[in-house]
Amino acid sequence: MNRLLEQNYLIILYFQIILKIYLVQEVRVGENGVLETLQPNCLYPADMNYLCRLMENKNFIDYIRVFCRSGHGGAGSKHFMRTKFNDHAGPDGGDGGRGGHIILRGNKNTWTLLHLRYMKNLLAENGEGGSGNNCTGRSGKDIYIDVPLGTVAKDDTTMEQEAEILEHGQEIIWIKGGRGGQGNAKFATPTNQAPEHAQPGEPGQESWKVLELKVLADVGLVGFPNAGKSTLLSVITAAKPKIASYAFTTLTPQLGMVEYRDNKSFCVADLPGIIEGAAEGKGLGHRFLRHIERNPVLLFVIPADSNDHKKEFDILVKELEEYTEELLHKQFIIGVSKSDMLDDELKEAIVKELPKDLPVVFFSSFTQQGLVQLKDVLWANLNPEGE
Ligand SMILES: Nc1nc2c(ncn2[C@@H]2O[C@H](COP(=O)(O)OP(=O)(O)OP(=O)(O)O)[C@@H](O)[C@H]2O)c(=O)[nH]1
Ligand SMILES: [Mg+2]
Repeated sequence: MNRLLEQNYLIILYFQIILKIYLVQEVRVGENGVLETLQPNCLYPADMNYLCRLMENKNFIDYIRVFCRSGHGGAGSKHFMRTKFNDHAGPDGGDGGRGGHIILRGNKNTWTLLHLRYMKNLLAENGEGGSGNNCTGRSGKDIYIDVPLGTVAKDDTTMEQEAEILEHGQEIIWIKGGRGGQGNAKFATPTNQAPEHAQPGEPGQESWKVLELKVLADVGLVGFPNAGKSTLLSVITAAKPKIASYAFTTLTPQLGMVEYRDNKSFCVADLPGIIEGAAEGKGLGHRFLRHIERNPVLLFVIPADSNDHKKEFDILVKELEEYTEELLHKQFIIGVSKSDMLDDELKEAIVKELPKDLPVVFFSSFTQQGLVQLKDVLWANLNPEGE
């Protein structure tokens, strides 16, 4: 017995070693498999796989594909009443019950689709058939899916948007259950007092559907990895994102609320870094750009120590454009981070490089310099009428 266990243990160990060798070969992130050695500009698809695997462990799920079927309607009943003294008392077949709906419900207490991750099939209950004595069948139970605010429901084949949840408690019947059939009592007419037919119930709808989360924030932070986005989020909000001096520290979007003056506040979303070629799938690709689709203001975070600030800004804009041109209609603000490294002369030189028609703010999360001004500019752009 002990020998058998020992053998099993050795087999498991062997597979673990093979798996480790495979991972290290595949990810190309150095012998110890640590991300610190990752150079953002030479990411391979395999690196991306590795990043995606890490991302999945973060419990932030923003995309779910699920098979849905609403309930079939119950059949109407064909029934004739018989009483003690009347064998032909007329039709009394009741209607069938409706099939269960699949309903989306907004819930502000959930912020990812993680709880739906293992739900591969959503099958609503069928309606029950009608019965004699004009009894209507019971309707199938509806399925309620609690989703975070900002969730969009789509059809998997056409990718057409079918529903969007924006408020807490909002309910949308996403997939309608089939209508119950009418019983034969409904078909009685003066000329046909004993109808022999009743309607069958309508079938439910079934197909593969997609739920996509697009987080709701006012300002989106866009920038290369290591630009200082998360550090900014950590100093202007109470959020505690991971900060480190290597690329792709942030693997999932992070949200934080900025407390502005007079009890006003706005929401900022820190996104994983974008690199040149994201459209072709480099780095984390465009996977997270959907989270800035709804942000009215985009803050481009460009580090002071960048070799070419204008080029960095242009690459970011180009990547956004490749994702969707609609992002270009948003309000852009340029924030030069790590400005503690700059003196006035350098600041002037950088301003000259950058586009003249966009607001440029220099800030440092370390020294807190420029943060008040940055919040003012963000607020002014979020509320152009000055409300
Ligand atoms: N000197 C200086 N360094 C900063 C400042 N803000 C951030 N850093 C440093 O820049 C490095 C990257 O900071 P992060 O905030 O993790 O950068 P990020 O843009 O979130 O990076 P990713 O999550 O990888 O996209 C860290 O080592 C920070 O300590 C700053 O204001 N001044
Ligand atoms: Mg970060």
